Amino acid sequence: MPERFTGRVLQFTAGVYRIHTSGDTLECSLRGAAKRYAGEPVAIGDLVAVERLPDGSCRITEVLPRTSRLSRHSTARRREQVLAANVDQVAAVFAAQRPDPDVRLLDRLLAVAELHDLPALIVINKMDLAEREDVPGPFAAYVELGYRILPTCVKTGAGLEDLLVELSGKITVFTGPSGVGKSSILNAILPELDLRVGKVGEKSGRGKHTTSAGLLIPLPGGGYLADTPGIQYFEPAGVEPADLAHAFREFRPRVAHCRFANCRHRAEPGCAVLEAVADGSVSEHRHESYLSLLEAAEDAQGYSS
Ligand SMILES: Nc1nc2c(ncn2[C@@H]2O[C@H](COP(=O)(O)OP(=O)(O)O)[C@@H](O)[C@H]2O)c(=O)[nH]1
Ligand SMILES: [Mg+2]
Ligand SMILES: [Zn+2]
Repeated sequence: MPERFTGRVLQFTAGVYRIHTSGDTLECSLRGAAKRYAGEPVAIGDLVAVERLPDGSCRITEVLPRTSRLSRHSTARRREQVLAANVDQVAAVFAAQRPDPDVRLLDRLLAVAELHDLPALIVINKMDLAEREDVPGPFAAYVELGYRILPTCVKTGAGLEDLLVELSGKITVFTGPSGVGKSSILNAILPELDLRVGKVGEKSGRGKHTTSAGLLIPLPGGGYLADTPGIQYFEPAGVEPADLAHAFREFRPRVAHCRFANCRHRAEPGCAVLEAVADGSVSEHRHESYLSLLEAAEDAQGYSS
């Protein structure tokens, strides 16, 4: 009888799957029948059943049911790509300064989280560079929207323990622009990891430790960080343009009051979202972020705008 157990898919390349199981990491092959889960290829974060054969080799026999998945539509490939399975939350990492917060990217990342029904955590690193001790200006609006904000500083260690608590026991997609200190945070909370800090060439997300297919990093207290470079290139292709307003949480209570049921909140008369922008209760900036994603979603559908 082969020995059977379950494990978590950390990474895979060329048919070899790295599986995490009770503190151990092993390499497995994949049995033909288990190559897909509900029509989708195996992804990092998948929980799998593994059997160890008498010769010591291991193979995945089954992909266990997923609780969630983070995916993106690729216009080029014209199909959905599962970036990670069983994701619990998205942590979007930015810096108080250097680089200045890219709020457009933040809005895109928050939209991805909302479209997947995942909670989002905004990490603001480099708090030593912040002018004051509280949440730096551009982020204050997100506190008002109800997003959780966690300030950190790798220089002083402030906030890192709180961050570990937030990450513990969960699968967190850990993302954000280059240079904000993601690798530094990981090195600080996982000293044995030794990621390269501040190296050029990381921009592509294809450094030594990050493959384009992504990677799951086990946390000491349980849980995983998912490094999925693909989320940076999220395109709303495949998102119904009419559904996009739901990705902007403050739009949701307003869309029901638009005059037209199919309102896209761009220039329509009687649009409740535009009225809210006009009276300042929805920020122009958020509306602009919405319009840029809307255009992309419409382009992907072949609308002319
Ligand atoms: N002042 C300051 N610099 C930091 C902090 N965290 C990281 N850095 C620096 O920011 C630069 C980019 O860090 P890195 O971890 O490579 O960023 P990544 O591209 O997001 O992985 C490096 O020079 C780090 O030393 C911090 O809390 N404060
Ligand atoms: Mg890095
Ligand atoms: Zn509207």
